Amino acid sequence: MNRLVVVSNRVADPRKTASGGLAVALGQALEASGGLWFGWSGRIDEPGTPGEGDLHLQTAGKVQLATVDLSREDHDSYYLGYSNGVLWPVFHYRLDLADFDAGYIGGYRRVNQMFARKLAGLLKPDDVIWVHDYHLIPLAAELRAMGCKQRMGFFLHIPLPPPLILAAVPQHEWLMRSLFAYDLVGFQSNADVAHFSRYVGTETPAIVLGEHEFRAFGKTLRARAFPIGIDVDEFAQLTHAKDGQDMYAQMRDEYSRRRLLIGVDRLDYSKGLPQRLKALRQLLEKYPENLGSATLIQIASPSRESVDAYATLRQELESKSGAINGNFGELDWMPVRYIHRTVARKKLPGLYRVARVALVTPLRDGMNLVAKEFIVAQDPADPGVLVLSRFAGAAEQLKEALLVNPYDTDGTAEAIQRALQMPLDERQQRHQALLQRVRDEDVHWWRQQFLDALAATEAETH
Ligand code: ADQ
Repeated sequence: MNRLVVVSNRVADPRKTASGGLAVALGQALEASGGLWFGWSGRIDEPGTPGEGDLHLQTAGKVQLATVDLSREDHDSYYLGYSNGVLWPVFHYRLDLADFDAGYIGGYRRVNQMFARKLAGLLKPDDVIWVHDYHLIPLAAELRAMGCKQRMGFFLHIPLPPPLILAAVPQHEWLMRSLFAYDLVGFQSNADVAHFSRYVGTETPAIVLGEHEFRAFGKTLRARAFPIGIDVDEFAQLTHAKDGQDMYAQMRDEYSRRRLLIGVDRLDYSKGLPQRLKALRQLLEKYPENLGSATLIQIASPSRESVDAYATLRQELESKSGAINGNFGELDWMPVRYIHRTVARKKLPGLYRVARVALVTPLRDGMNLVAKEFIVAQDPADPGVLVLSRFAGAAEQLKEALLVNPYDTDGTAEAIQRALQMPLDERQQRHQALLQRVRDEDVHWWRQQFLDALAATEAETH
């Protein structure tokens, strides 16, 4: 078995629950091959610090963790600037929020080169390298330039926008060309693959060899959708563990007279939170039978707070939820409980299970794992209903959810009302179909599909 090397911006200890399903799934594959996980340590060294750029090696069970620190300047331009100020907004179709500062690209290239240099020294000839996400698009090109011939795959966790949106990134040609240094590129959804195929067909000299095969720059690349899943067994276990059950019992008692709606997101403009609050307001206005009853618990975990757009969004949410409570609230009922905090992972299933409806309504999302977690946490005998944005990657798989256009306030409010009114047998049927799909296409399936496809590619011959 070839050793698996995973590279991602952040590295997690796969043995810790808090790390989440992805870390567990990658951890299992890493463990089986005695693998290596490489990335940023999360530490920022101030200028002149003696340890700047040092490589830290640690072992977690049979897995080796290798991390490097970033200088303040590199962190600001590579992570905050180019990755989260340019690529994140553009890839989520938000050109209006992108900050095309010409200085960022230098840091992005520098960190990818530094990662490649540090990683190259740790590689063995027959390693299989799996690079994750938009922070590290050019990593394989940098490794190839250093003579690395290993098999390399890349998975993009966020959406790929249509060609003319992508073309707004000043370095789009360089970025997309650098994808051809990989043997396999994985996307979340078929929509993303279609955008890639159109981009390659119109903006590059590539020949489209087949639905999933492209030839350009002297290289053949395979690109396909691999929709990421969750660790269903792990999440089901959390649901039945003490913390999950305690949370469920506590919430059930507290909200026994109410009908709970739940939203769990990172506080991010891609998640459609202001639109969600607007739909809730519309629900209360249009269907007054929900007054005194429907309660949205919206948990939004702090995220990238030093990027301006996030601070503005935070203020907007606080003011919108305050206004709804002010307009509709009673002494003994408030329609919105907005909580700006991360909830411990072991408590999430209890929260999901007590909710009648989950609102997963991003404006764009690569996949959205909350939708899948909600399904797994439900009681099959009396399941809640998933209201899901058609613009989440998950919508391609989860057709039995109530699919909505989050920009359509009226339509979303109607879907929420329908979810609240849905008869038991319809809820059960929809849940059963959804659970089956989430189970069949879990995170282990995803990992195996990707690694099998990578193993099936021709080894790099340059
Ligand atoms: P994210 O944008 O972070 O991930 P998502 O998939 O919804 O989005 O969530 C990831 C995890 O974070 C889930 O396990 C969820 O439970 C947890 N989480 C979110 N909000 C939380 C909160 N307030 N408290 C506690 N836990 C919370 C990116 C892409 C997604 C893609 C994933 C995986 O943007 O589209 O699904 O990667 O590929």
